[in-house]
Amino acid sequence: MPHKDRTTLDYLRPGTEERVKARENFRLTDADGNQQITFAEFTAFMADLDPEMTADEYRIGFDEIDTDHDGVVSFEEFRAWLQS
Ligand SMILES: [Ca+2]
Ligand SMILES: [Ca+2]
Repeated sequence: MPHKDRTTLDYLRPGTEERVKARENFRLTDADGNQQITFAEFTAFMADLDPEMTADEYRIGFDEIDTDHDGVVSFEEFRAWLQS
């Protein structure tokens, strides 16, 4: 386990820090702030992280996260994906 700097988050209950990070990442990806990540928002976010990704890989990745296949990623889906 890597050394962690002591921050105020260390004093919160387990899982809280993870949830805060998930929320932060979700907020960054959800460009228009409507609490749903569309495929376009997902590709824009991933292009920043990994410019080498192909369109097929975007689609596969998005389908993996969108577990109920309604075409958008909710925060719960996003968080479950980060934890997997
Ligand atoms: Ca959105
Ligand atoms: Ca969904």
